[in-house]
Amino acid sequence: NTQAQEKKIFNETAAQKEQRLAWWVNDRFGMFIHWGLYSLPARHEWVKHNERLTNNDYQKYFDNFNPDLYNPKEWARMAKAAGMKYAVITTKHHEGFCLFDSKYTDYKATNTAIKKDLIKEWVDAFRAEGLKIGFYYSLIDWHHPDFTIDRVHPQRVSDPKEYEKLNKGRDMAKYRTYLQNQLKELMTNYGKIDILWTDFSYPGENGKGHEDWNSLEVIKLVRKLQPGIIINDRLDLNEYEDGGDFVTPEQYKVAEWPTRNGKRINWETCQTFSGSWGYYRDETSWKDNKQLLVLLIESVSKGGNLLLNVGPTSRGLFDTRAQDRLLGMGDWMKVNGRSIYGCTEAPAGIQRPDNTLLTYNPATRRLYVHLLDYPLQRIDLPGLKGKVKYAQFLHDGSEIKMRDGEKNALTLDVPVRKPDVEIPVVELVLE
Ligand code: FUL
Repeated sequence: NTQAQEKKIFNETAAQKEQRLAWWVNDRFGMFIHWGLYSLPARHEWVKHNERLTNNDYQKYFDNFNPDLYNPKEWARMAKAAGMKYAVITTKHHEGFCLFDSKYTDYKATNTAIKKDLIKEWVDAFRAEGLKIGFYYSLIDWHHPDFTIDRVHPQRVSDPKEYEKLNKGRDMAKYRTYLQNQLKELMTNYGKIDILWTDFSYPGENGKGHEDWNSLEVIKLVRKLQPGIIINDRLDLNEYEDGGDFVTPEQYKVAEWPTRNGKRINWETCQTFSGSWGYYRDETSWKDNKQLLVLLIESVSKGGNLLLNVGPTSRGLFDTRAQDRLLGMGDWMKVNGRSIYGCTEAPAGIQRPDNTLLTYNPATRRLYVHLLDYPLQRIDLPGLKGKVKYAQFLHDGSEIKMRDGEKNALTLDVPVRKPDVEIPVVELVLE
C-alpha cells in the first residue's frame, strides 16, 4: 500500500473507536435544535450577519428574550415519539448568546427575563427520556469583543483601512481562551455528554482554520474531560485520521457512502424542515412527511445518520408545522423503525429495484425494501431467488407472497393499492 499513514492525535485502536461509536451508528436518527436570540426576529439564524446588524441593533432581542412557555420535557417527549434517539442543541450559535450559564460572559440566558440555565433543564429532560445528549458549540462568535472582523463577521468589510479600524483591539488569542473556558464548562457542569458538534471551521487564509480555534488543544481537552464523547469534523483537523469522528454533509444528500483516503467514514447529514435552522416564521418551503422519511431512509441505505432540525419559537415552543412532522414521522417509525435502527446499506450484489430504497440489518440478516411509489404489482429482486425465508410488511405483519422470478430473481407479489402507511416496507428474512 502506497498510501501514507494518516496522522493520529489519540492512542485509540480501531476496535476501541468502533465501540465508542457503536450506539451512534445503531441509533441513526437524532434531533438538532437551533435556539437563540434569532428566534425573535424569526428570519434566519444568520440574520445578524445577513442584515449587518451591530450589537446595538441586536440588543432588543436580548432585552425581549423570554421563553416563558419553555418546557424541555415536552420537546424530549416529541423527539422520542418521532423515533429519535439523540439530540443536539445549540449551547451558543454564531450570534454568541449562551443558553447556558457561563462564568465567562454576561451574554447569557441567566441574565434575561427567564433567568435560567436553559441547557441544564434541557439536559435533564432529554436524559430522563433516555435520549443521548449533544452540544452544538459555535466557534464563530459575532458578539465577543475579541473575535476579529473577518469574512464571517456581520461587520465584514473589504476596505483594508476600515478593516484595520474595526479590528483594532481585537485579540483572537483572548477569544481562544474564552472558547476553551466555555468548552471546559460545558464538558464538566452537565454530566456525561455524548456528542460535541462544533461549528464551523473555514480553511482560513492559508488553509489553517484550526489555528483560529486552537483545535488540537480543544479536541484533546474535550476528549480528556469526556472520554466517551463523539465529535464531528468541524474543528478543521482533517489532516488527522481521528480529528473528528464523523463528517457532516449539510442540507444535501450524499451520492454514496463518503470515503477518505479510500476508506469509508462515519457520516451524518444534518437537514432542516424548511431551509433555515433558526425559527423562521414566514418560510413556506417546508418538506412534507414523505420527503423527510425519504431523507432518513436514504441516509441509512448509504450507511449514515440523519440529524433533523427543529427551530423552536422565542417563547419556547415547537411550532405546529414542526409538531405535525414529528408526529407523522413518529407514526411511521413506530411500526417501521426496524428498517432504520441497527441498519445500514444492503450487502454487495443486491440490486435496488426502481423506486425503492434498501436497508439491511446485518445482526438479524433482514433486508428492508421501502416502496416509494404506487401503484405497484410486483417487485423483482435480482440475485435473491432461493435466498429468502420469509417476507412480510412491517406495518401490519402481513405475509408477502414470494415466487421465483426470471433468471435468478425473486419476485414479490405486493398489493396494487398502497397500504395506509406513508412508505410501506417489506421485510425479507434472508437465509
Ligand atoms: C452551519 C451554520 O452556519 C448554520 O447556521 C447551522 O448551524 C448549520 C448546522 O451549520 O455551518
